Amino acid sequence: HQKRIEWWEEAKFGMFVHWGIYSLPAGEWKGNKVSGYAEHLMRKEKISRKDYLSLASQFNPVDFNAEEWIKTAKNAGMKYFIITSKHHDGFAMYDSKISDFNIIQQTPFKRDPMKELADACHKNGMKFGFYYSHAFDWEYPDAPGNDWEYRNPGGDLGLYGGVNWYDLHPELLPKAVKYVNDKAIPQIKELIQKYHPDILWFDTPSKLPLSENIRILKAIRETDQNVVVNGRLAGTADLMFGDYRNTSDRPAEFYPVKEAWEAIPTTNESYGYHKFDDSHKPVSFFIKLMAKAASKGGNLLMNIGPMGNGKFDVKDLNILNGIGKWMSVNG
Ligand code: JFZ
Repeated sequence: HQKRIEWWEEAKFGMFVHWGIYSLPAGEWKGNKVSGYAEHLMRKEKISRKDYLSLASQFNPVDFNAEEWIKTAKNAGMKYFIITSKHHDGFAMYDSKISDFNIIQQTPFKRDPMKELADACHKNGMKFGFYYSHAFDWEYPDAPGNDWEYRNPGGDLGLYGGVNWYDLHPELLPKAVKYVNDKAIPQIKELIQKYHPDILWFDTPSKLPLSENIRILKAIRETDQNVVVNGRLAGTADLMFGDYRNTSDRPAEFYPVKEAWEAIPTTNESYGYHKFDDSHKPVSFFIKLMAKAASKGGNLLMNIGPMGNGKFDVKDLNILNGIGKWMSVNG
């Protein structure tokens, strides 16, 4: 029998991309540097849905070229490609009929980059997948995470407890269920039916109760028997098999696991493009990390954050080209 995960186990090396309207301010807000993950801008700066939409109205990555991105990944020796279809900000980077908080309706760009990337992957023999933030959604009034505008659970203020908000405040559960029913599940189904991804990559499961995460998995399996699903869809630390978190600072600690596993280092210390973060690791760091992961039976899903104009940062390009050179001899 053929395991759905077989292609993934052979792939070994992939490209992870965090790209959204947060890539435009790129770690700067109102003239100040915002440290940490650039893709968390909305939460860190407590930006309202309305103000986030004015940011969207400036997002116009006219230099974006899907074919170029995928060829760059291919030349680096990567065999799969995973991109943020919707990060925690709740903004759909594709043509969504479920929510108008999307790239077609809210930006002047008017193109569907997820469609262009899916096509380019298909054409170039690259496996294709989506990151989808199923738990955190900061624009949706009922979803976990936004406590600056909606006072919902799961936010920094910890208004209703932390990872166990749903045990402490069961009266809030119907809100999260409404979000899962009205936005998360319909969008996940939409992504599967429209773009036929090979893999779906979920994140921050503790923001939802396990029962909701399992309901999402059921909806996925009803729609597609074969799509690969990562361990971060559900559970707590001990349920997330094979999740190595961001190992960039602790690459020596690939402890042995029996399950399929994947490490997700980013080139600097932010997943989304951050113009003030110059902490990029050298090419040799990633080659060693890749070899180490492969020797221990894991995959390396290396993240880069393209810029708001649709181009890769030259620092990321240099790393990718360097890996490509090594791979063409040793790969
Ligand atoms: C999450 C996201 O919040 C982040 O923006 C990015 O998408 C990343 C890939 O995933 O961030 C995390 C989640 C878990 C850990 C660290 C960062 N962790 O458990 O160490």
